[in-house]
Amino acid sequence: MNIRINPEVVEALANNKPVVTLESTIISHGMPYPQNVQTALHVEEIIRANGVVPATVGIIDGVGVVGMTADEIEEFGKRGDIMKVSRRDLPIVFARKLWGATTVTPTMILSAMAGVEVFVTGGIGGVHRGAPTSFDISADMQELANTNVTVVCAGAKAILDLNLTLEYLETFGVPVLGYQTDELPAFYTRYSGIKLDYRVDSPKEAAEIIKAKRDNDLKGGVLIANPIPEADSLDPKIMNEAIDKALALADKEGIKGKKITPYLLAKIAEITDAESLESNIKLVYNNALVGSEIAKELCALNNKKQ
Ligand code: PSU
Ligand code: MN
Repeated sequence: MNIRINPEVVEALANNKPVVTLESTIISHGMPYPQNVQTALHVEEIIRANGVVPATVGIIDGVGVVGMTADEIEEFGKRGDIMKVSRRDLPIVFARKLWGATTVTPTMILSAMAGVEVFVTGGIGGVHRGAPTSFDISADMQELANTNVTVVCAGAKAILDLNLTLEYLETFGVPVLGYQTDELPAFYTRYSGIKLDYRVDSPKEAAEIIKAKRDNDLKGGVLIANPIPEADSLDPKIMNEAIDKALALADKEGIKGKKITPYLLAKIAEITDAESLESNIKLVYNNALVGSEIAKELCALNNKKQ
């Protein structure tokens, strides 16, 4: 695969220094310009301030890039024509030398290829509501089942069926760890009412589990579900109403396939008067903090004698 790893990332990995990757679909299809670029750049700053090397991932002229420049991030945010790319799109994007904004799935693939173990995002794709008839299950689910990367997220939005998403992850052997919570967080809000089987209270506890998975050759990712900070979380009632409205509109307009997730994100932001956007940004910052700490703990564990 054509891959370009930022020299700073190569150097860090060679010296057991912590690196955290970030996705680009959140930039090109998850938030409006210019907040998308401001957020992407600030997330990198947060990670850096924590002593970790950030690496935003995307595809440029058919080359998988791990560690974009600030100018490249700006372009991913500004150009309106960058394809949303999942696993199935990769061969086309490579062969045709296109630009591609990577969802969680190819970001995991490229992270693993580069040797990065921790990836920070906002929310993952999952099993959609109505999936039993629409078959709409995000490719992120299978990637988590197969690719050895830890994904730090704020849970998943109620645009998905959260119960079915957890069932799917259980079937495919993906550990889901609540970070300082007993519940699956629901992205804009801290609570979903759905209990998780595992909770970790520190970055070290998370790192120990990630390392145990790696050391025992248990294939696949680990999902860290980190709730949005109390101060930034939205009223669940308002959120659920906005989600239901957005889902009804999508249904009316016949939106499906890869368009549905970006459509719903944009509609929810519109309906909540950008309040959802503000919390979306804050939860990504919070995930960057937790992801950085976990990446550092993993490096510390690597340094310890077995
Ligand atoms: N959920 C969010 N924000 C996002 C996404 C999901 O709250 O930006 C993006 C991620 O890149 C994720 C993708 O991998 O949407 C899932 O798309 P789909 O449902 O088409 O697999
Ligand atoms: Mn889908």
